[in-house]
Amino acid sequence: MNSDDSADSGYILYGSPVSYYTVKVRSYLLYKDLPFRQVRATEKIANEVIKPATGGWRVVPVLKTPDGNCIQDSSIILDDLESAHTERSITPPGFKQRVASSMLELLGDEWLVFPAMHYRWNFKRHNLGYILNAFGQTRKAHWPKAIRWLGGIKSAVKFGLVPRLMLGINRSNTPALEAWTHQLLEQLDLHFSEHDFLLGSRPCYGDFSLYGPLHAHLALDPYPKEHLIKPRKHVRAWLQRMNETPARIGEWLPGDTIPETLVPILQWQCRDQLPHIHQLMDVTTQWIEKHPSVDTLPRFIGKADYQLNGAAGKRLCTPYSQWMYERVLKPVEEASEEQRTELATWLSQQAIPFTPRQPENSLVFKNSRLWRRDRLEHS
Ligand SMILES: N[C@@H](CCC(=O)N[C@@H](CS)C(=O)NCC(=O)O)C(=O)O
Repeated sequence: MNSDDSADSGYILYGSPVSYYTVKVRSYLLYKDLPFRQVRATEKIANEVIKPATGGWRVVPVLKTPDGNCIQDSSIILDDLESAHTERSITPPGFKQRVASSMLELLGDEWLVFPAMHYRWNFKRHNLGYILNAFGQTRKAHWPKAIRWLGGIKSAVKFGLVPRLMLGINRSNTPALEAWTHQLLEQLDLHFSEHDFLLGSRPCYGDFSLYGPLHAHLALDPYPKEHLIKPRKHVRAWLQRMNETPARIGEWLPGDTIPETLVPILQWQCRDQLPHIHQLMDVTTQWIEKHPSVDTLPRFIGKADYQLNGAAGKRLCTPYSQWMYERVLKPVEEASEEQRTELATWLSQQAIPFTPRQPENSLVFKNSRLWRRDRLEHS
């Protein structure tokens, strides 16, 4: 990443090379072969570009388009660019594949924060020097190299609390989290020994969302790099493919097929992540009922329970996750009766416990705020 912010004809990606959602967008821009430059989110960039674009929230990634608009939120960035650049589409044509792609997007963006944060912050002896340098390099790039790591302390203190305080990772649920992470990576390694990407020889939304945590955290932070990624050569080869612009566009798997190697991943997700999302939808509904005049929701509303591979925890309840889940519901809503029946039959044959549930109040993430859809539509 350079720090030159002069105007040119391409996109500018503001972020950090060790940020989960920044690398998701970078991988996408590479795949689409769009001209872009990466600019580190220094203090100056945060004050001059990011905060004015987000209403004061220091968050990455932010993408500046060639006509000068700033877009925040990795999923919205991908959606907007998909509308503007239709070649190399990342939406599969088949209905079942579209549902699977959105499910894996939800898994990557909202659930893999568990292993990503755990393996970064709970292995400090291995990772801390590296991560302080990486954060310092982003925030204080103008400081002399020898002391730049000091510039990473503030972010390390903030993000270092995430596993315990935000995600509820503790001694009792750590063994289950680690066992699940190993199983997931094993399953992905098997999958990528047979397929280049999740749904064939071209990437879908889900690939980019899995790439965020797998590359920026697990493949770069020293401990998981050595113990989780190094032993899995097919995952490594996929990470490499996700970091380049392919010369040719590949094919989706024919016949709306979802490979069997993805089934165990979807089973775990439906068993663990979906009940948590359904619970946070209830918390969100209760909050809206108590605050009927409010148009936008807070980022966090108390805590919601989860089960992870048989172990319990409580994480901050993020109504934003409902919006991400609504992205899974959308293709289901738009499907014909016949397609829905076909999906239900497939799910039950595969023992995937996916029971789509509509929220009481639909939400929309727009302009860095989470809105009640009914209020946004009438404003
Ligand atoms: N859902 C957002 C998440 C962005 C996000 O959480 N970014 C992290 C860095 S990877 C951040 O800047 N966090 C600051 C904060 O949460 O206040 C997206 O997809 O862009």
